Amino acid sequence: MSILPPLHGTYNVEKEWHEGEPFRWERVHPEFTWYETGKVNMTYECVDRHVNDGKGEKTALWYISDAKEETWTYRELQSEVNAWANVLRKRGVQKGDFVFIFLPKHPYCHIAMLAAVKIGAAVGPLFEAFMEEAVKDRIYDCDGEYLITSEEFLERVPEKELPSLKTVFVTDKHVDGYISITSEAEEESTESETEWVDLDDGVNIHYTSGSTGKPKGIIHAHRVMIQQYQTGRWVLDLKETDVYWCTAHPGWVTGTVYGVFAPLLNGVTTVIHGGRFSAEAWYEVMEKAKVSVWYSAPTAFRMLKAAGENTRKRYDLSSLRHILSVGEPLNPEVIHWAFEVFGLRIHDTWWMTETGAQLIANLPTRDIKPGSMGRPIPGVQAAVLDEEGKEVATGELGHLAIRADWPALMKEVWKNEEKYRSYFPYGKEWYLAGDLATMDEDGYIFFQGRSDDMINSSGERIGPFEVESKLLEHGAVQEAGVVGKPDEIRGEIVKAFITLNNTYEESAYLLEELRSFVKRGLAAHAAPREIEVLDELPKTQISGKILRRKLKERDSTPG
Ligand code: 6R9
Repeated sequence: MSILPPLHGTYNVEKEWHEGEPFRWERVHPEFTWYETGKVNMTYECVDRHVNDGKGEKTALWYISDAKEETWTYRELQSEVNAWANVLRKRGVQKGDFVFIFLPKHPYCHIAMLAAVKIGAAVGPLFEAFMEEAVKDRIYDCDGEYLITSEEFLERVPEKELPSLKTVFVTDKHVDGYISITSEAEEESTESETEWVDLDDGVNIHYTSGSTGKPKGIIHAHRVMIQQYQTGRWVLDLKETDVYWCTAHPGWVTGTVYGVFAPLLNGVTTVIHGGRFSAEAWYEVMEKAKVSVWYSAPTAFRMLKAAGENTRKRYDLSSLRHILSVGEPLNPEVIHWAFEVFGLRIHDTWWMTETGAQLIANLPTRDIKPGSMGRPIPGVQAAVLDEEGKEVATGELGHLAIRADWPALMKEVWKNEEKYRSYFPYGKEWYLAGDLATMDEDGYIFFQGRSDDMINSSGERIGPFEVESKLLEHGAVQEAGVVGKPDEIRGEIVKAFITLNNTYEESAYLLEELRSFVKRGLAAHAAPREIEVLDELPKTQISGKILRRKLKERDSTPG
């Protein structure tokens, strides 16, 4: 295993961690108002604090789309958030209410979230591409009363099926029958009272879709700010001169935590790109805004890789200094590609909606082992447990667990105490992620798959990720999803679904070559007995994770 040395790092994390008293979360950022008053507000820490600290003229948001470009200073952001907060308050929104937000990637989405949070409401950002049913399920589940959306999105809001919904705001200037929050905000004062809340009061709700049943509402409390601030500093390595871009929409937890809160808590300039993915558009955003820190996901990196190095070479990306990834296993091949084309390693990070912030990461100050998500960050302890909840030996496969609790851990699963408890099957001490992993002698953790994705072939346990990563090393393969296909003799066989890079064509010869490529590089039992070429792999809508479950279903239904 090749180890990549650390490249840089603004903060001496190891020193901060071990110096004086051992690190405890209580030590973080004593300036949060909580330390003086016992009360907090996320919006205050994200916006007002910086204006009060004399940083009002700094650019907070930098919006770039095909059609236009806009910037908002921290002061402008504060005025707008305050005016919107006043409208919401006047229109009846109170502390503890849910305010759903269904908007495209645009500063209005940030402003809506911050305004609702400022007056003590909990926000429910909805993914921009959701269709009616997804919108309905979420608002219905927690009897949402308020929604901020836009005219363009209204046709995907089934108002008649949502009896709880009292008020729908639109961000357009005038739409018959709806309250224009932007027009009303123009009439409002640009000052607004902050609703001071407790650390345990709700700040947002995100729905996660498990493998069964309807999505579950995960609620976080304002205390997440402690860890979101600190991981923004230690893991994203943010400093005030950074121009930072998180490519996720706030409807995915990554877009809320690391697209809205963490960068604003750290006082940086946040880039918002409106529009769809294309390699050209993304590189253009980075060139134009001189992005220095960039947080994205493996699926996007693989797409950029497929677009080829010549596309990349047309842009000046010399401002880039730190790249991070989340959401899916980061194939070593992708790390190597990034080093070739950007001259930088991609730093993997691991966390979940339920965990509220990063827990395992490759800190910029540490060595990277490609294929590993890194080590637990300071203040976090992880373990790999067996079926009885005991730690397995080094290198053995087991269930990834985190010692509870940590500041950003979810507060509750909405109206589902039983579901909440299911994350703690061995008692309160260990939170179980539902992921399988191994840990090496240095404490580096290697993701192997979701518990449901493990393949058992002739008694051998095979993690899909290893096989996928090996396939990606072959120049022909663009993406790979590996599953267990039921087999009478072996229990399951390894089946790979792949997409090909566009210079390759499917042939029996190529598939045979891929099989022996995995066999030589990994192990005979891991080599896929079947390989099927698809035009594209099924992925989750919000975060672009490869849906192995769908691939598996596809395989058990003939035709
Ligand atoms: C932030 C986010 C959580 C699940 C998680 C795991 C997978 C996340 C990963 C990763 C491998 C990483 N996951 N980060 N797998 N390497 N670095 O993604 O939240 O959408 O709730 O998904 O994503 O399986 O359990 P969420």
